[in-house]
Amino acid sequence: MSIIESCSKPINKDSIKGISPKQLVSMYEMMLKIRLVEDYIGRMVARREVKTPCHLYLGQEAVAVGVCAHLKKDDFVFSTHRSHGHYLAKGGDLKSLMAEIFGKATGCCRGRGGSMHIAQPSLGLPGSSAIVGGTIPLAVGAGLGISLKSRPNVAVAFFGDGATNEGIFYESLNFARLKNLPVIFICENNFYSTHMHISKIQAVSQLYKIGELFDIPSFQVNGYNIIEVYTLAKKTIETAKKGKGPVFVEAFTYRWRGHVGPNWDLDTNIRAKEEVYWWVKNCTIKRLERLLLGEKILNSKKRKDIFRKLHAEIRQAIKFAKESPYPDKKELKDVYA
Ligand SMILES: Cc1ncc(C[n+]2csc(CCOP(=O)(O)OP(=O)(O)O)c2C)c(N)n1
Ligand SMILES: [Mg+2]
Repeated sequence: MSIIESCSKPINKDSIKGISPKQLVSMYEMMLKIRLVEDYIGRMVARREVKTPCHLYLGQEAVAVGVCAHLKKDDFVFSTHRSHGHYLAKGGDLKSLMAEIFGKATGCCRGRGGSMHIAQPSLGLPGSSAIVGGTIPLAVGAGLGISLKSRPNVAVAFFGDGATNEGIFYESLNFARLKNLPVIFICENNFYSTHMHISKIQAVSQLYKIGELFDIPSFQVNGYNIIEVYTLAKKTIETAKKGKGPVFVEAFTYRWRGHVGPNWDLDTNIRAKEEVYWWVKNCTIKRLERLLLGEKILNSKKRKDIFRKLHAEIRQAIKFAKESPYPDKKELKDVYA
């Protein structure tokens, strides 16, 4: 069975052996948090309350959560234009994220970054960038720093399938291997780069093979199955921390909404309705939820409590963001007209 076909099957209950119930519920909760946050943001974009372009992470939650579950505060994460999920999974504060999205002074970048440049260095999130592939070399630089200081950390670069068409991606793989740096390259293959299917722009259909060309241990993983992501990430992060060099992971996933904004892109010729429905029907969070309910790790009361808590937390964060001030005009000193 291919990785894609397996996305329509229940998660194998044997695969959670060795993962504590607390960890499983915590990952479920974080995936749900990202899902709900993105849903709220999408609705605020549609109502034009939020003006910054938002590239929603809906559908891709398992990748950020499964990887970041193993990271410590002083491990680094570098993200892209689609960064909300990475930020939250790395432990980012929801109020600061929401305020940033509203362009407020209380945002994690003091209102200067907006949705596409989410950063919080104190949390090990030095930067995100809308320049496709732009943060991959930054992660390699962070890996070099870790290596020179002999610190027990890793740098993770999250990037999309589209970024594998950038020259800097190849330079980064080469340098990371050459210097044996603790860098985890996580390519989130959601099959689309803006409005193009990967088959129209990428000569290599199995992206992990690019990592192999650089003699980097490279894997494909079902990014729509949190347990598989979590299990592989554990192994790769441990390997990198032992000084064994970089690792490349191609995680198959699917973005539910269009490239930017809350639309589903069903009124265009970009992708078939049936395709989108298939991924939504086989929802990555629902499949985990079914497993946790079936194994009695979660029950319907606890599930309801989690939903209630998350909705309250998100509404508070939105209120905080709306009531926060815009940056002072003096802050405009680095902005040129
Ligand atoms: C260097 C560069 N080229 C082109 C763009 C325009 N652009 C923005 S996002 C994007 C597609 C990115 O696709 P992918 O890397 O697969 O990420 P996804 O949006 O699927 O998460 C492109 C081409 C850009 N921002 N930067
Ligand atoms: Mg993509």
